[in-house]
Amino acid sequence: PGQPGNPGRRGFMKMGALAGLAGVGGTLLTGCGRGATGDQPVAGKAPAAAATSMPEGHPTEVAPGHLDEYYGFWSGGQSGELRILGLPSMRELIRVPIFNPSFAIGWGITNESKRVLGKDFPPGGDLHHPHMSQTNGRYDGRYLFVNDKTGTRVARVRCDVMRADKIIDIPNVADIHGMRVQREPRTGYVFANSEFRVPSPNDGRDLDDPKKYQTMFTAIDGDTMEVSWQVIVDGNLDNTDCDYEGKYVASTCYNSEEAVDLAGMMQNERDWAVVFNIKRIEAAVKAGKFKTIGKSKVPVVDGRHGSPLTMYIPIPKSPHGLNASPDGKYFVANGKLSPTCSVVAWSKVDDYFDGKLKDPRDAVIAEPQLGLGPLHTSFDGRGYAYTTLFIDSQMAKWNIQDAIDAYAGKKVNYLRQKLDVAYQPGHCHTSLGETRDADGKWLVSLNKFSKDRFLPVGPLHPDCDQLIDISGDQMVLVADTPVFSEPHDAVIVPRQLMAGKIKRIWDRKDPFFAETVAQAKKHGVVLEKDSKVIREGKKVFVYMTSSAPKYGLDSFKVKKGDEVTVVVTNVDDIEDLTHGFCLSNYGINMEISPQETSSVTFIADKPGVYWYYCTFFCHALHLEMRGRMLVEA
Ligand code: CUK
Ligand code: CUA
Repeated sequence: PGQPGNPGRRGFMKMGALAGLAGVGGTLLTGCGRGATGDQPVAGKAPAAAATSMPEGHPTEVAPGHLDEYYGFWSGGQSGELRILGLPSMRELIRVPIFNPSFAIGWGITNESKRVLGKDFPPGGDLHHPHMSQTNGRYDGRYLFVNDKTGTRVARVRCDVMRADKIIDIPNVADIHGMRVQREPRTGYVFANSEFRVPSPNDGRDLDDPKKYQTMFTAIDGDTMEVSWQVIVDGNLDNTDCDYEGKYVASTCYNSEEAVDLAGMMQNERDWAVVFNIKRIEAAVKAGKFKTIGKSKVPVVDGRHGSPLTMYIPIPKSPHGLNASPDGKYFVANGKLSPTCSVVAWSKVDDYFDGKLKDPRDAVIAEPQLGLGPLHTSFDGRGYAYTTLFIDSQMAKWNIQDAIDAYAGKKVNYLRQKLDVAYQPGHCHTSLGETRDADGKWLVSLNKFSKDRFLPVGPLHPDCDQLIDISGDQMVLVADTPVFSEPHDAVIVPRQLMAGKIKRIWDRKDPFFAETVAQAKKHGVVLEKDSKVIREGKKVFVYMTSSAPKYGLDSFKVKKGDEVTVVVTNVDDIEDLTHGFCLSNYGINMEISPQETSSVTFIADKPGVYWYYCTFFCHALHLEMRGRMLVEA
């Protein structure tokens, strides 16, 4: 097979990326110590970039009818959704709308989804980081938590039905970006960074006074989905991750300058990672050492420089990703505009808070030079780290202990391999790599550009997610997958871990539609068998069952201007036998899966005959599964 990524093409990509960056600030690349045509920037002799591709007969193909070994839970970026993939096939299994409306299933249309989304939900969201709840540093299959950068929201997804059940607004801040879950003893807290600095409260004051802008770190109770506390910080907050002991959580800051323009944000040679001392923050809140802002009741503590609650560790330069190693010993802050990653020992963080470490910078125990544009790092549980190099379009594999030894002055080469990826990778993620169970099997590189990897489809290109086998000594690229805009992060979970946890039909007692069931009960309606119309003044409630290939009502009549609530209960209990309820020319569609109840409320503002019909092909007589809404003028 033709070798992907010929040197000419790759060179062009790199030059393009560098030129783009150089155009925005002359100081940008000074920390990198080399230009666009430079050689490996590491000490010692680095292995040449190897564009290793799939050898014949590699066991990554999942034959028809066979199941994948892993679930991949994928960020949908500005599509606002969560996606579920199967690995290693990289097949997309389903999409879970969260911050985005979805006509396909009625998300944002049904009353049940609106109860989760809130009344005035925005038209979409920007979902970057999906992370599964953990217990003792291991995935527990209860929830997935996701952020919405544009809407300053965090959502929780129930893993049993793969539906969001809570979406909350984070007060006092703007733009939730980095988001992770507490590992120990369990989740517990969901930690959220707000990236952009704004006045607080942001009510029109201090518009022209950026020095008065601020941002905060937020801890959410993952069980109640209420905000537990917030910490005011210096600078901004990019990505975050926590330890394996439940003591600390850390965030990168790329704008220590607190600037509001691009050139201003790149002045400092070093920004920092800020570590939050969870126990001390909890104690401060308990002791009443907090304030509240505006209408919010959330306790806000001060964690700016000099606070006993935080530790600011200088990191070069505009660091981005922050990733804790599964051995529980370190976290890695990725340099972005510096060719380095900084390895910080949690034990040194202990020392700092115990007053035994004077200079926070001494918590850095390694700073390997990896290449241009390190953004994110993941781990295989065997002592190796894998770092994406955005500008170089490569994945760097390096040995953590060797990097620590090199930093201490030993002559060792910590770099093991560089693999070309296509192109411009952001996140990478290893199977189980953010848990104690890191299994060292798979690595995905979530690339921002696909360029020429796929058939042209117009000016907007798909992104390119690549699957890499890391089970051997060398990384081997095994699959390219086009993906719609735009995955940032993903987590990879073995299917055994989810076995028995995912429902195949709904439980009639499910809380997702419990409010609708209660409403029916008030009307004396038994959803599982009754089909009837109940009028209360100008409010009309239309209850019907659905059972292939028939709705419980062939027609119902309302008056123009009535507020109509249609409640459909799918009484089929055969797996996969989903019905839809689509009301023509009223912009309504909803999914009703086996044993589910779905409802929708609308104003019948147009007189006439409007057919409702089933949208999920359920039966040979699926086309006949329909009825009429008759609206009297
Ligand atoms: S971020 Cu997109 S590549 Cu929003 Cu996790 Cu780093
Ligand atoms: Cu019911 Cu198609």
